[in-house]
Amino acid sequence: MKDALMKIKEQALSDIASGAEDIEALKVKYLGKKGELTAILKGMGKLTAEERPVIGQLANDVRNAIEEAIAKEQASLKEKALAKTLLEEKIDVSVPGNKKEIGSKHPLTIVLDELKDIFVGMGYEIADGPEVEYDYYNFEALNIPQDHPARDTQDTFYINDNIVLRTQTSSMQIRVMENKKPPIKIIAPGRVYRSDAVDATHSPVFHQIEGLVVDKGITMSDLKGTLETFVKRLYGDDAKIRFRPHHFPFTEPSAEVDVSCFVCKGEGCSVCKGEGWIEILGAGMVHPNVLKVCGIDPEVYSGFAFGIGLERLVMRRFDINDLRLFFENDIRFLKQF
Ligand code: 2NL
Repeated sequence: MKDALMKIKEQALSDIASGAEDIEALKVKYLGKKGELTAILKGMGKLTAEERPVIGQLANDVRNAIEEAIAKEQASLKEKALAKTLLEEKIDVSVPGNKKEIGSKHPLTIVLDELKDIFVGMGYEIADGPEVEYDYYNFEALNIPQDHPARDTQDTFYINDNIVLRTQTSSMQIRVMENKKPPIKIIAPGRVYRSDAVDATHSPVFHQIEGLVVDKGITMSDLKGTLETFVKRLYGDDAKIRFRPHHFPFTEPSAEVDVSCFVCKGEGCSVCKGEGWIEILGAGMVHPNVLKVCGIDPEVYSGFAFGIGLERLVMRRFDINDLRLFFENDIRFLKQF
């Protein structure tokens, strides 16, 4: 029995040291319930009273030796695995990084954000709505009669007889007036569409920011004060505005509004084509018919509205000479902003 124990010990230690077999498997093989050592201990009953403590002691020593060898081997395996991982996952902090390019805002977005900030600062809310719009909201409700040239298929994209791609964001303002009682103070920025051939100054898609204020006692002087504040915030405190009479079907009276040239301050230069003034928007007092169709009593309420073309504003700001650059997504152009 003593020989058998010594043999197990020898075999176990050499197996463990060789590393050929899985350490967990060896643990089961030698120390497990069905292991070789246990099998020998089961035969202890046959020993004499003198032999039993001697063999018992020896069996314990053998078990301890095997356990110790296994623990040592496990620790060493763990250490080796860690060393391997550390080696494999080594990071060379001196290698140049992978630079992720951060994009920049589109020039139209830069200026639109500025305009939104200015109007939000004056207490306006921003209204957003469909670009595919009913004829009713785009024309009818805006006092644009059936035979008006703006409705011509030459100028407007028709989806069918009563659905169009909106030609102005006024459609959004009609929707707001239908759903909300005054006071109303909103801007409606967004994409609009006209059936134009593409060239340096025309595009079938462009952007508008329209403003609308409706309340009791709103007058033309509120419109003037608002637009004056707006251009001063946009172009600086020395900017001036001037109104020229105009016609829009949805406002009465209507005006085109110029700002004093921000380059020559009114002297006349190439930017304002010698005029000293630059047209920046159209505006007027909301036509009573428009208020009426929205369920707002024109005897009680009045309002003003204005429409700004975004592209022209941005072209002058950044000295961009071709409208197509905004929509071609040439990275060399976009990177400059
Ligand atoms: C322009 C002119 C304008 C409006 C838009 C408007 C909207 C409603 C009622 C009355 Cl709901 N008017 N919008 C008024 C005057 C001018 O735009 O030249 N835009 C680029």
